[in-house]
Amino acid sequence: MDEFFSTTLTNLHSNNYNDLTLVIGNESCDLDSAVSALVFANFLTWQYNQIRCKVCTKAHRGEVDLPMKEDIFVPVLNVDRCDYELKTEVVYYFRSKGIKDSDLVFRDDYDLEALVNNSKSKVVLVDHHVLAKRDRFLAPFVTEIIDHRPMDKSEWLYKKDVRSTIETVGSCCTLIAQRIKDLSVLVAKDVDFFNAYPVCTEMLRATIILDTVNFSTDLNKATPHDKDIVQFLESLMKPRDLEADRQREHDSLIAARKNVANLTPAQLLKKDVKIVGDVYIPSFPILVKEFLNRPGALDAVSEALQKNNCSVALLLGMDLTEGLQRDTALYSPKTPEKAVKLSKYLEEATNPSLGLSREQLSGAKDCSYYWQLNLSASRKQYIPTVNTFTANK
Ligand SMILES: [Mn+2]
Repeated sequence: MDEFFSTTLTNLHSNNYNDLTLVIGNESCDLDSAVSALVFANFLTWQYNQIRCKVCTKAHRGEVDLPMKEDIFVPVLNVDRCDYELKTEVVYYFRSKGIKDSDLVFRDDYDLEALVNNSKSKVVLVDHHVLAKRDRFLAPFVTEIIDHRPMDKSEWLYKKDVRSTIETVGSCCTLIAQRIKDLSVLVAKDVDFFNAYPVCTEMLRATIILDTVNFSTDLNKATPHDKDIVQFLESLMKPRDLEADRQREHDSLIAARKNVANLTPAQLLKKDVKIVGDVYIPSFPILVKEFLNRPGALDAVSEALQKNNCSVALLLGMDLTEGLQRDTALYSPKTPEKAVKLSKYLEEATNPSLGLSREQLSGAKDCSYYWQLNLSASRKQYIPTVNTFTANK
C-alpha cells in the first residue's frame, strides 16, 4: 500500500500522469467513506497494472525507451485537511494501519475543479450519490457510483452511461468488496487483490463491523450481503478467535469515535453540528458540563456563533461511562433573551417531552443548563421544537 501512496502522490504532485481518476466519498468523511475511497482507488490501480501490458505499448513508443505516463487513481477524503482531526475514528484507524496523514489527499489539497477540468478525468463516487452543492462540478466527470443509501434520483446529474451499484446494505464497504471481487475475476482470481493488500481486506471488514454495530440484531443494520462479505474477507484473513476479534475491532473503533480528549473546544463544536435557522446545535460525545469545564469553552462557542451567523447555541451532551446520561445548555452571548426564550420552548416541549431539569452551573453563569431526563431524545427530537421557535420569532 505504501507504494500505491507514494507512486500515486508523486505522479499527481508532479503532474506526471495520463488519465486521472478521483475516488471520493461523502462529506461526513466517516470511516465508511474514507475506507471506501482508499481501498477502491488502490484496487483500480492494481487492476490497471494487471491489465496494462508494457511490452505491447513499447512498440508504440518507438526505439527510445521513454518513460510512459501512467493513469493514476487518487482517493480523496472529502474534508479539509485541518478538519481531519475531527474524524477521530478515521484518524485512529488509519494511523494504526500505518497510513500517514501525508499519504492522504484532502479536498482542499488541490483545486479539484481545476484538476478535473485540466485533464482527461473521471470521478468515482463512493458512499453517496447526491452531490453536495459545492461538489456539483464533479457531476459531468462521474463514471461510476457505488453507494448503499436508498436511491434518490431527484438530483441525478450524471451521464447516461454512468455505472452505478446502489444497494441498501449496512456499509458501503460491502459493495466495494463485492465490486472488487466481481472485477477481479476478469483479470485474475477473485481473491488476488485481497491477498496482495491484506490491509485493504482488514479495513473493509472493520468498517462493515462498525457500520452494522457488529451485526447487532437489535439495531438490524446488517443485511445478508454484509454478512456474506465479512465471511468472505475473514476466510482470507483467518482471524483466530472470530467472535472475539470482531468484538475487539468494534469496541476499539467505537472508543476512538468517542475519544475527543485531544480536540480543542473549537474542534468539538465543529465535529457534529446542525444549524437550524440561527440556532447552532452541536452534539458532543461527552457531557456539556465537561465541555464547559474546558478552558476557553464559552469563548469558542461565541466564535462559532459569529462564524456561522448564528445567535443561539444549543449544546447537547451525552456520556455512557456510568450508564447513559444526557445534558443540554443554551447560550447566546449577544442576545441572552433569545436563549431564555428558546429554553422556555424546550422546557415546555411535549412532542416529545425532553424532561429538562435545570441546574445552576457556577462556572458558566450565562448559560441555561439542564439535565435531560428523557434519555431517548437525541438531536432529532429537538429539531421540530427549534424549527417552531425559529419560525415564530
Ligand atoms: Mn456509509
